[in-house]
Amino acid sequence: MADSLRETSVPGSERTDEIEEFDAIVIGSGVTGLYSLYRMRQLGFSVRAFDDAGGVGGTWYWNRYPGCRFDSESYSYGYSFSEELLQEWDWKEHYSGQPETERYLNYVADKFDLRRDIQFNSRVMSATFDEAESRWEIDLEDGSRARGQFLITSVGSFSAGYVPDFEGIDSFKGISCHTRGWPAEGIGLAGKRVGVIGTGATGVQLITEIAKEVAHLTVFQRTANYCAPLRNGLIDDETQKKIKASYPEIFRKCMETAGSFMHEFDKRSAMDVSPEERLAQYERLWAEPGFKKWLSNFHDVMIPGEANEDYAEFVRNKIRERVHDPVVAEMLVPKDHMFGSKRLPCESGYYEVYNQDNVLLVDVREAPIERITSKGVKTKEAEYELDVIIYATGFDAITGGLIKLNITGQNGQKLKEKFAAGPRTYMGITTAGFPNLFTVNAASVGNFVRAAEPLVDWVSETMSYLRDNDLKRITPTIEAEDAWVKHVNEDGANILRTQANSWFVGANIPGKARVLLTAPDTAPAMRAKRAEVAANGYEGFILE
Ligand code: NA7
Repeated sequence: MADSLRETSVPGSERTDEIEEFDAIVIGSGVTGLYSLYRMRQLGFSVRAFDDAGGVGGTWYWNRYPGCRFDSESYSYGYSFSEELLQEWDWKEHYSGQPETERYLNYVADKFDLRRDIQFNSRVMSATFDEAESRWEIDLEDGSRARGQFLITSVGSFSAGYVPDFEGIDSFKGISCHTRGWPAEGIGLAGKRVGVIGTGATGVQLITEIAKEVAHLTVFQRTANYCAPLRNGLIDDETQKKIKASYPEIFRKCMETAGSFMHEFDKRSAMDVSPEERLAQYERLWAEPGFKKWLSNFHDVMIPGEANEDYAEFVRNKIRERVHDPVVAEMLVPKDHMFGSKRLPCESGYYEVYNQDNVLLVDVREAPIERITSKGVKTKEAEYELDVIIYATGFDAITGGLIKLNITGQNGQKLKEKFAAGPRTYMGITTAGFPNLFTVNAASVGNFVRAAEPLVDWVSETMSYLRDNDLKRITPTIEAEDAWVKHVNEDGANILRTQANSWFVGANIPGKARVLLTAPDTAPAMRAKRAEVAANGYEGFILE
């Protein structure tokens, strides 16, 4: 198999005796890792971040595939902690592309001199809790080690790429690549016969972009998605000034909404207004950019039921309008899951791609992929000859990146085993038997930066509390954890995100337990819960 498809797992070759000591070890230097460094350093902790990447950015470092971009507004995604940064940085587009976002995160790293505390090209092979010393020890691929009182896993939600275990995958003679492993120098696709497997948020962005240059494109689709127009645009000078003047308002709005996006639901029910008024609102929002189409819509559009199905049919008809061949159009119309039960991709000309003569849509639900051959992809019905195969097949989301760290807690307990039937946490962020471990990557929901800042603030303040009170460690009680897991399962059962087979519930990974991987709560509810826990002397935790 090509190296880009599966990551090697080479155990530390030479162990050295020198161990560097820190207050906190941060794994990852993406959005959350960078802020963790900044905040913890500000509070006087010695901290070092380790990243297997060659630079900062996390998700925005690895996902260099053509078309990769935000679908939340750029200015709602930036850090809010520095007014100077907010005023200095000019977002070029309303929905920033990967190169600009990576540039932004590099700018932040430089401005706050964060690089001196980041060790790049350093993959963490394992992390083990030393009970006697009450410290975490990490082993790096090069054999070196480091120790810290606190371990913060800011490895992101999508750091473990997933490639299905197709038979014959190594036999393909052309180029193959998972979207997360896209080489920085790019892949020359012009004039090539390219196959893309997967039509999630990544596939939709990628397909739209590469259809402009490839000789022939074959898209292997298992599930049609509801996608909506992004309507991106450049930010002109006038708008730039307005944005910079309204950051407090933008962030205030974000902090009030369920997913920390800057759009508020219409409090009315779709079913309480006349069909004409309902349609007028659908149409008005459809013409607007970004997530407004559902997050500013009638609130019950995002709740399983009649309004949800009504809007789903509106979106299906929008798809039908754009695709010339009615047979292809029906293949692209989702009929097997509710609107919003899977992550909704935003697109910029995706459906029109299927009107091109050189694009073929293959339904691999009807005729599944049987194997990868030396020449291309063989389904139950035909073999498709290709020069390049792109796996836009997603991620072992939320827990995958965490499990890969080989974390061992008290009494030799492995996190991998503990999480075998789904994550067992207290508030998504801590887990019993793993003192001072903060799984920040598993606790973020919605707009990542907006969620990450308050989350990291809480962790940092908790660390300060321990330091100020001469305490060594914090661990949730089994009872608090059990109650949290029960809450996630029971309250999660009724929300849209658990109604389809997607990464939200781990259903995209064969053999992974099907449970909601994040909290079912809104972002304000999560912040309130954490604040209440802290105010009550860290209720649900054992402090030692
Ligand atoms: P997703 O949303 O998990 O999409 C993965 C796609 O790959 C999806 O269309 C899958 O079809 C398809 N897939 C996965 N395995 C197979 C096999 N064996 N055969 C055919 N097709 C397959 O990942 P993305 O990278 O698009 O997005 C992840 C998140 O990143 C996204 O939500 C954003 O928040 C950022 P399926 O739908 O399972 O039938």
